[in-house]
Amino acid sequence: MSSIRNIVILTGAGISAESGLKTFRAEDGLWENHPVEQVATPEGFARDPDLVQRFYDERRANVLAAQPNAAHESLGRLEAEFDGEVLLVTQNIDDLHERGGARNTLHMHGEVLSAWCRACDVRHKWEGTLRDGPDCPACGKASMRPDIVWFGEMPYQMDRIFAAIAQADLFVSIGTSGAVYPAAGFVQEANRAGARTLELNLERSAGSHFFDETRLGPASELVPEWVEELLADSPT
Ligand code: BV8
Repeated sequence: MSSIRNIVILTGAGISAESGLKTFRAEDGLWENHPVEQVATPEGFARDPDLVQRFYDERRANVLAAQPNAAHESLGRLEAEFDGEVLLVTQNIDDLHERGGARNTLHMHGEVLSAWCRACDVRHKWEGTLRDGPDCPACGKASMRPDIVWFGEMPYQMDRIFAAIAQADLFVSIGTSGAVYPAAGFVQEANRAGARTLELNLERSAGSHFFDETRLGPASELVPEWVEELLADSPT
């Protein structure tokens, strides 16, 4: 019988790849010939807000047209059936974990279906374009930006994430290249906390050497297999 009671899961763009959403580094992280690190920054937004709004308008539309895949759905099942704590931390800005049944998802890099008013700080669920500078429904000012954590900005709820990792028995990383910090450093925190660490990824990542175990393959196969294994092993 497994002694696993607290699980922290970190997901990246790879878990949504089979839902048709592009990852960052497959096409070397370029968008309209701009490195993502240039477009996804406050400086990039200040320099050319229209370009950045178009970048996120396009991704917002892609997310709305995408469907969750077996990997998202099996994590939803894990949350519902596992007899312990599961914190799902995602670097992804899509809502496929939620549509796959996950309830406890922490979007550390924000959400593309959320708009953030820079005048009154209120966030709104947003499915349309931001490019035409819509008025904030709360304060009426035309000062909304994508509710996304850009490079150089502090990711959301870091204290909550570090507190959960400190208590974790198991840390699982799914579909991430381990290229972006602080997310890429979570596995080292988990090792320091004495947690077991498992990586499920299509190929070896920059952080693979930090994991106790790495399984290579598509998330839609590896994740359901792992969830099945864990639920069979954990107390009902
Ligand atoms: C911060 C939102 C500090 C935007 C994102 C030098 C060294 C170390 C760090 C830095 C440095 N210079 C700058 C930094 C900091 C910087 C950083 O890490 N830069 C990198 C480029 C070196 N980090 C930051 O700026 C962060 N903030 O540090 O703040 C601070 C301190 C005080 C006060 C204020 C601030 C903020 C980072 C967040 C940036 N925003 N996303 C958007 O989405 O448009 S990051 C973005 O890129 C994603 O969210 C994600 O995190 C990252 C991409 O990573 P992945 O998700 O892993 O995607 P990728 O394509 O890379 O990999 C996909 C993987 O899936 C691959 O391994 C592939 O094999 C696999 N895969 C593919 N298909 C499948 C699959 N796996 C399974 N199945 C499949 N079918």
